[in-house]
Amino acid sequence: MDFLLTEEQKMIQETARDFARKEIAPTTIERDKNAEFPREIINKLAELGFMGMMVDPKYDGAGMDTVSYALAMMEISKVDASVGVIMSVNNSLVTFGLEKWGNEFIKEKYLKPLARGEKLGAFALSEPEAGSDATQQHTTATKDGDSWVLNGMKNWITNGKNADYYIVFAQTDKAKRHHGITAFLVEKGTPGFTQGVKEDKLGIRSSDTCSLSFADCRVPEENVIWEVGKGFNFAMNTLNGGRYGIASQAVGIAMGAYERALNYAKERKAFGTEIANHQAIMFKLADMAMEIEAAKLLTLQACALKDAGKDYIKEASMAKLFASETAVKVAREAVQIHGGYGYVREYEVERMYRDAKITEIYEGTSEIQRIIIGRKILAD
Ligand code: COS
Repeated sequence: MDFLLTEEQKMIQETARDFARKEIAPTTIERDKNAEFPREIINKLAELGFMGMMVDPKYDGAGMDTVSYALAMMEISKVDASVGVIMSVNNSLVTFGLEKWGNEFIKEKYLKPLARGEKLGAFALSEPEAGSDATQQHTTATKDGDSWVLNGMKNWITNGKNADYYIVFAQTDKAKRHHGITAFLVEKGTPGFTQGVKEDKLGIRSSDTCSLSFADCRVPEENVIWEVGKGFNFAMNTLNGGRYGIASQAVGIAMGAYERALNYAKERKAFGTEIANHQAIMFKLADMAMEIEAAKLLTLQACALKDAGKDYIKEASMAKLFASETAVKVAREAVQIHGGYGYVREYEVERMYRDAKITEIYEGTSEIQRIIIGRKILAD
């Protein structure tokens, strides 16, 4: 794919690769073990402009294209998928949506510090009873004077503990189904807004995930994003962007697992030769390399379509679906190639296997991606 990249895109890819190797890799194993949030790393990513990569410089972003963002996400996630998801949420789910649909007040007050990476964002759509069927919001927002009063609960929120600004979805008119949902910008520290206990997760353990609760939490009218009743459309459009972000994260995980498996297979000997020379292993490596390339091409295609101002919904879903399933498969094969060594922390492929699984679940499960792709194909 390199032949399609511009000099600038290659430079961003190289910068991300160097940064991941020097600044992230040394602490990845320990942070995963201790479920420790990578605060210092996020601050350094902010200095590189990686927390608001695609935001226009007039809102303090780095003004890069989507292909560059995907390349950077792949390199970061190759070394640490937890850092990848924190970066992805701030870029794809928070700053992207605020720039496109936020009012000027929101852009000045919230988007700018988010794009500079001085503040961190979270996207609070899921609820205990509203995951894939996001229309079933139980959180309510009731108008009172010139503010809205939020009550309810959110679940599985990435950056939930460490974010400063939260995009929160609530039902403002139940009778209108999805047209009765509205998105609000809520600041941490707003009275009535509390964060739950951090989840103890299988993978991406260095990122934080928790529930949020709202009890008579008052949010000013100007913090309505887009407009009242547009929350579901906002969520759907934003998640399209999230999906090429997660696709990039998944490609990165697969790249990391493959590279380790390849190196190991070229060194480890069994039955008188390096195991890479046995067809059982060589064929696995061939499939892994091919599938990663296909996932990468699908992902960059979705990003290039977005950069060209074209429709990319189907392509983003295809990229997310294929890349996430590839990540799980490649990481599993990487563990298999490592044998017993693959099952212990030191060799890192076990973490990649654990980290890969969530990419098939969050920002739309594989089953949801198949619905989106299927509906698009039938409508065309
Ligand atoms: N992009 C833009 N708009 C979309 C869209 C997409 N991918 N999918 C649906 N919409 C819009 C439709 O155009 C429609 O808009 P209008 O009624 O204003 O014309 C509206 O959303 C409702 O569409 P639909 O009736 O198709 O919605 P459904 O309830 O059938 O749900 C799916 C559609 C399954 C695609 C949606 O619920 C979904 O994406 N669910 C997954 C949610 C998710 O990712 N959760 C994870 C939380 S974040 S970790």
